[in-house]
Amino acid sequence: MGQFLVLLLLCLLAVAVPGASGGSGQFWHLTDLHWDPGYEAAAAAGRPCPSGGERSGPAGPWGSYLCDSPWSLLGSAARAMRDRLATPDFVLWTGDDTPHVPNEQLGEEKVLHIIGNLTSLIKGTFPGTKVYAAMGNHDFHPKNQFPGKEHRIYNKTAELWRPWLSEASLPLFRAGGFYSEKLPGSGTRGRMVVLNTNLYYDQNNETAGEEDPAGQFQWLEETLTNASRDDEMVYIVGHVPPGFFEKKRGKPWFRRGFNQRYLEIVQKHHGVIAAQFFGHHHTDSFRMFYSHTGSPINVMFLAPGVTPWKTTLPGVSNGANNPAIRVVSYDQDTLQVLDMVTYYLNLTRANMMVSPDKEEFPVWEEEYKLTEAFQVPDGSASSMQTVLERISRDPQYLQLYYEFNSARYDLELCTQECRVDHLCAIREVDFMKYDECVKANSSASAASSVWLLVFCMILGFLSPQ
Ligand SMILES: *[C@@H]1O[C@H](CO)[C@@H](O)[C@H](O)[C@H]1NC(C)=O
Ligand SMILES: *[C@@H]1O[C@H](CO)[C@@H](O)[C@H](O)[C@H]1NC(C)=O
Ligand SMILES: *[C@@H]1O[C@H](CO)[C@@H](O)[C@H](O)[C@H]1NC(C)=O
Ligand SMILES: *[C@@H]1O[C@H](CO)[C@@H](O)[C@H](O)[C@H]1NC(C)=O
Ligand SMILES: *[C@@H]1O[C@H](CO)[C@@H](O)[C@H](O)[C@H]1NC(C)=O
Ligand SMILES: CC(=O)N[C@H]1CO[C@H](CO)[C@@H](O)[C@@H]1O
Ligand SMILES: [Zn+2]
Ligand SMILES: [Zn+2]
Repeated sequence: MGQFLVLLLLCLLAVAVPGASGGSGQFWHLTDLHWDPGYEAAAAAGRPCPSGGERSGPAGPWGSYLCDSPWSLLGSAARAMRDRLATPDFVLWTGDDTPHVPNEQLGEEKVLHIIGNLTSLIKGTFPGTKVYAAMGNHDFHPKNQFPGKEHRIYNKTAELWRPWLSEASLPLFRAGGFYSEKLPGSGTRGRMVVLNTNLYYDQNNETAGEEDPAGQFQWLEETLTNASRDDEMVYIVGHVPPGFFEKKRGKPWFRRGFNQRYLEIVQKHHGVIAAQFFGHHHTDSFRMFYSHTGSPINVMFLAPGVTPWKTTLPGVSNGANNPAIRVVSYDQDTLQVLDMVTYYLNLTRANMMVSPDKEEFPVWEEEYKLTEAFQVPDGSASSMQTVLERISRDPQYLQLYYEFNSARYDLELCTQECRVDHLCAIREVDFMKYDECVKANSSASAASSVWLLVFCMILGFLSPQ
């Protein structure tokens, strides 16, 4: 009887101890706002927006698919976030604030002014909420040229983000634009690791040829090792992701060596990485990470952008998107991703129906909920592997994924080439494996093997016995 009571007590304790099973929390992930401060003036004068380059098209009150965001669009996104979830646990903001215009039209002060303006918008939208902000490749002057050492722009950005950064993060941020902090809330074992992966971007000439710019890789390994020692779980957050762009075959962002190092770190430390959240693509996708034996060990979520800007990257066809924002639900103890809801603005409809002059705001509709759309229990690596298998096998799931990819801007059918581009990008972050995947699956190679077979048969037929 005594034994039974002790057991019962232990059992009750286990249930009551905080952290034994975490509550569920929520946070916003927003990315790639790309404010175009010249949009309204250009539209009023009937000129193309500065971020549209030579491309011209109708410039609606809420934006244009050829342009970066007018202020009205950003304000409407902020309002939608307040309406949907005003007090998240925290906010992830993964960068790219300035318009797609040549360096000559910007400058250090202008870039900092834009970062400052968007910082105020987000601070005003979520007063008192912790924001984990990462720098995007456009948040520098000249763009992409982030040095692996101290710089005035790092200093000034640290000042702008001062209310969000802990005192301990400041020196690190000033020296390289990255930091790591424990999540808010006492007794939590969550940690946020915010990287400056612009240091690995192949357009960055400042760090070309360096092995470990700003010592960020070494610092990351140490941070993850410490997290494991301290029984923490981490989210890794950044702007430019490793791996390939799913809308352009063979287009990576990282330099080869950096891509490999990043992948190795995830493979080695995956046990403490609950998930990764990145931006830069402006599209909605994800990346799988596998162990050496091929089991899914981690997932990176790529959030769609707020800017609808149609990319000018050669080889991408019709690469615009509807503006989108996302809420992630997670387990506050383990940081396991439980679900994800993406909201989007149908920009065409918004421009047709509502005018900002009348104090009317367009509705950001719920686009999809991860667990419902793809019939999975949560957003874990193994569930995302199931999602990948569904979209590999079932053309209907592939099409669903494809429409979400541009936040329902591009509703064309995703067939052969498109299918391979997306599946290989999701599956293979590694350069060599990606190439193999594309080769093994492309219809061109399938077609050429048929021709080879025919050729051999003819040879065999013609050759003297
Ligand atoms: C950045 O700020 C630190 C600390 O305030 C200062 O020591 C350093 O000189 C600054 N560096 C640059 C490049 O502005
Ligand atoms: C970076 O280096 C490449 C190759 O040397 C050069 O073509 C390019 O213009 C450079 N870019 C910048 C922004 O300096
Ligand atoms: C890891 O932990 C050690 C010992 O507590 C500490 O000295 C070091 O600064 C930590 N490293 C990082 C990158 O946080
Ligand atoms: C967006 O709105 C336009 C105009 O009303 C409509 O034609 C289009 O089908 C809508 N797109 C989606 C994905 O609902
Ligand atoms: C593509 O090729 C790989 C081998 O590299 C194979 O494992 C995979 O099943 C193929 N995927 C598709 C989409 O056919
Ligand atoms: C929050 C903030 O600073 N917003 C300003 C950013 O710039 C626009 C356009 O110049 C202003 O209207 C906002 O008030
Ligand atoms: Zn961007
Ligand atoms: Zn970017």
